[in-house]
Amino acid sequence: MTYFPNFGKIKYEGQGSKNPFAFKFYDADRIIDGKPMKDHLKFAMSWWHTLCAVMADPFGAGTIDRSYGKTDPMDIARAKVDAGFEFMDKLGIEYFCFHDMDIAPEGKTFAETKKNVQEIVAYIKSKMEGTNIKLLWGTANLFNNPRYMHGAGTSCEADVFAYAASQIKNAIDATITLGGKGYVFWGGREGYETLLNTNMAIELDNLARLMKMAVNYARSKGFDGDFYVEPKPKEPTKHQYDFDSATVIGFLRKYGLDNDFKLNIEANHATLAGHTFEHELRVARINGFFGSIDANQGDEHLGWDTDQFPTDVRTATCAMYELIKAGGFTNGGLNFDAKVRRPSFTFDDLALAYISGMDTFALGLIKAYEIIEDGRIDSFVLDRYKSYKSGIGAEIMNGTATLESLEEYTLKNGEPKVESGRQEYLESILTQVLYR
Ligand code: XLS
Ligand code: NI
Ligand code: NI
Repeated sequence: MTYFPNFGKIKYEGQGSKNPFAFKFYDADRIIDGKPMKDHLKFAMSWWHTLCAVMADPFGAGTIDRSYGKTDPMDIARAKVDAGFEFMDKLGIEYFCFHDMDIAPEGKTFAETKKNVQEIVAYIKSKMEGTNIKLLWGTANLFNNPRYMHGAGTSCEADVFAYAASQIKNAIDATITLGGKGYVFWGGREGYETLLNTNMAIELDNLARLMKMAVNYARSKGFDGDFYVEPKPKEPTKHQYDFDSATVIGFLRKYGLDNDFKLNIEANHATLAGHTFEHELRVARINGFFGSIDANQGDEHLGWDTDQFPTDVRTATCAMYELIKAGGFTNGGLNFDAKVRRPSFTFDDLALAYISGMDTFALGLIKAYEIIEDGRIDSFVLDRYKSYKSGIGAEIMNGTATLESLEEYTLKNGEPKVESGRQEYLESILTQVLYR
């Protein structure tokens, strides 16, 4: 039984190849800086977009049939497991990510839902045996069901908070059972539509309480992986609390969650927040919160989370530069939180989309190393701050300078001499390395 009859194992054929079902840049075992490309990139398949999304939009029904030839919801769920493992095997993807409600159907009661999830988790576990396939991270879907219309951890209803907590408990159990090293909080409904009905202080305190409970529970069960918050400024909620990296880091520090949490940065969420992808990664990195990546890209002409497969090599290069400077992934990886466009409705399109996305990041990784090896950009930046190495700059850095001593210095030295930022020159280096 195959769900993807039109292609076998996708191989690296190099840039000269015109075979659509081949990698042009992603050469999994190629050693870069002492490590195979696949271990730098740690590609993951998103269960929801890849196996579940029917590609409905607000104006039309789905265009992809996700019943996999079955009718019973549990049979469909099992077929998704089979299809997912066939897909990962053929693409050479070693990780996957899921929400509880992607892998199993919601039952009539919570007890039934719990049983459904446990059954499919056991099935996934059996499929993992004897393969290289691992769970990157798990999470709970606390945004689809109407009960979460006012939020989950930030709901005004304590019963909803309790329900969300119960779902998280089971999703953590599933993550641990499958050996996952990450657990994600993405607060799709954790925010507000209007301040007229919102007590922001209670909502934020409660969100932190929920996260603390999750940490306590998971650690008590031996989970030694990372928790992640995935920032996103809006959509579906008008204003989401996990706005961007800087906001989330402030939140985690305020509530003492900074030892257990890192960030899962998504490219399209960065651009929705008015930042570049690499800005969000940089903020995470310099603060010690670099965790995992949701790779995709938005559309500059559309204002929402289009979750397109990434094709922009310049952005991928800047992102991979941040990954390298962060020392690589530890528990994190590169999850394709990306979906095909609605008219790309065949299963072949899924593979072509992943090939394109994986090639984009493979090339990004190669180019990021080339930029570092080239050295001109790094040494420019190093040189740009050289005034802090000695004299008055060193006094500022080592904390001996005061407003008085700096005034005395300025009175004596007068108008400072400043140098050019050389942005256009640096951009031309980037272009030169990208296109050589
Ligand atoms: C939605 C988010 C979501 C998270 C996981 O915009 O990206 O898919 O990654 O809940
Ligand atoms: Ni995401
Ligand atoms: Ni998203």
